[in-house]
Amino acid sequence: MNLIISILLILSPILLLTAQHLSANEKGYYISKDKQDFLGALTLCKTYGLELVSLRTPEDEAELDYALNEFNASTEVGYWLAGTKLKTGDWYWVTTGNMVLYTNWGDGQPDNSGGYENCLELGNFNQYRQPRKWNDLNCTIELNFICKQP
Ligand SMILES: [Ca+2]
Repeated sequence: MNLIISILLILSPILLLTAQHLSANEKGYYISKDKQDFLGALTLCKTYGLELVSLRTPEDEAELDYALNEFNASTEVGYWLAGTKLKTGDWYWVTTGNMVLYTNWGDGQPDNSGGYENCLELGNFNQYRQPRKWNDLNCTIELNFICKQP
């Protein structure tokens, strides 16, 4: 019993802090309550022992889509995923180091607009009105984001 109380005492400040920034569902997905640039999103997930979401398969994406619907997440804004681009032009998941193999790019994406679009946004809404398709975007733009238990 003492062990359980000790664990709760250790976890409760973390849980309270998490609640300031993130909302959780029962499947281990966390959606941000505010916006961060890509590095900020990556860091905030990591701070809470979570990972910015990566999508390896259509099944991963379907699971995320389900979670976003559960959160009533807006389809009119973008969300950072953990994808980033190498100088070679290849994309990889910065959290795992694995190459991005499965993709779900929106029409005309990735377009590296302006030459600075090196991070992966879920939600290509503004230009093509394709919610929950992928878009490459400037990493310094502030977006909502999704973390997941690794
Ligand atoms: Ca783009």
